[in-house]
Amino acid sequence: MNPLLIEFLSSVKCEVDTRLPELLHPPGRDSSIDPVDHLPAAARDALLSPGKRVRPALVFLCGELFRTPRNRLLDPACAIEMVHAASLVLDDLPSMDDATLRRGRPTLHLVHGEDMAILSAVSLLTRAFGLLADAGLHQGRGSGSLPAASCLDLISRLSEACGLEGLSSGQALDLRVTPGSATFERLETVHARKTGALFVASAEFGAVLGGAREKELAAVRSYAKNIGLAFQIVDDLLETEPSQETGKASKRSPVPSFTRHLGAEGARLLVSELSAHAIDALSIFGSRAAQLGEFAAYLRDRRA
Ligand code: GRG
Repeated sequence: MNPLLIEFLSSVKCEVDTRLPELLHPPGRDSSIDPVDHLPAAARDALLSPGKRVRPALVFLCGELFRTPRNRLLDPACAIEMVHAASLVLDDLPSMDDATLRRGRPTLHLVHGEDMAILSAVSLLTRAFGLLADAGLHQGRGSGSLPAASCLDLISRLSEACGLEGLSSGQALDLRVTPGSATFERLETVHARKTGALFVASAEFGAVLGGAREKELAAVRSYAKNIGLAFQIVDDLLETEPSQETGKASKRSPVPSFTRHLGAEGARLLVSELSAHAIDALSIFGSRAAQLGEFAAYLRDRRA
């Protein structure tokens, strides 16, 4: 494993973990504790529990490709992580995956109740868009400020990633797909939306903030789509390995997945193919994209 990439990933995780609690409330707002209001504590737990921060890393890596100053990337990367945290809370609900364990801890609805879990997800999702808007409103003033036009661009892309052709759609299809209707194409659509869409938005964030041209954006999108799909398949593979400690547990009966559709060996082969396609998509950047290539290999080979 490339030590430079490991160092890079841990520095991004550290910056994001420090910034997230600062961004939970809009700037200048009093975050004093009201004992009757359980929502802030639930939202904090959802956002600050120990995730890998893979999507923020992708924002930073794509930003670096276009030499985007790091301080421009941090708040947009945190907005992506807020959407991801909201999606995990919703995914774990009894009406969805009915999960008991997430990130090695009891799921949010088990700790704070289903009502607070739903409201936490809504708050985090809303705050993600709010903080992007704030970055544009406060341009030139303090940390996290960005040109207003860039912020509108990010808001538009994030909204697309969340909506009727993004995460929400992927989850809806996943909940309804049956073993009989789980064709390869159907599974590809589910995972491209459920997982790939936020990877694509993360890569776009870094590239847009670095002033990427249309052809460069298309290359970065193709890279992200392929690693996103590969990431989801590795996730499924890890969950089916009995020896693997994933920190997750669900009561939902096994759902159609590439692992079930192709078998573990076939799924592993598909992961390798997707990672190779991802790396191919970077060829227009030459050696400048070496670290993104390493990242694709790192996600392909991950064991947790
Ligand atoms: C929030 C807009 C919005 C919609 C919600 C519930 C839902 C619609 C979507 C679920 C999407 C979902 C949970 C996809 C699975 C993606 C995945 C592989 C999650 C695990 O990601 P990691 O490994 O998790 O990065 P950590 O815990 O490290 O952050």
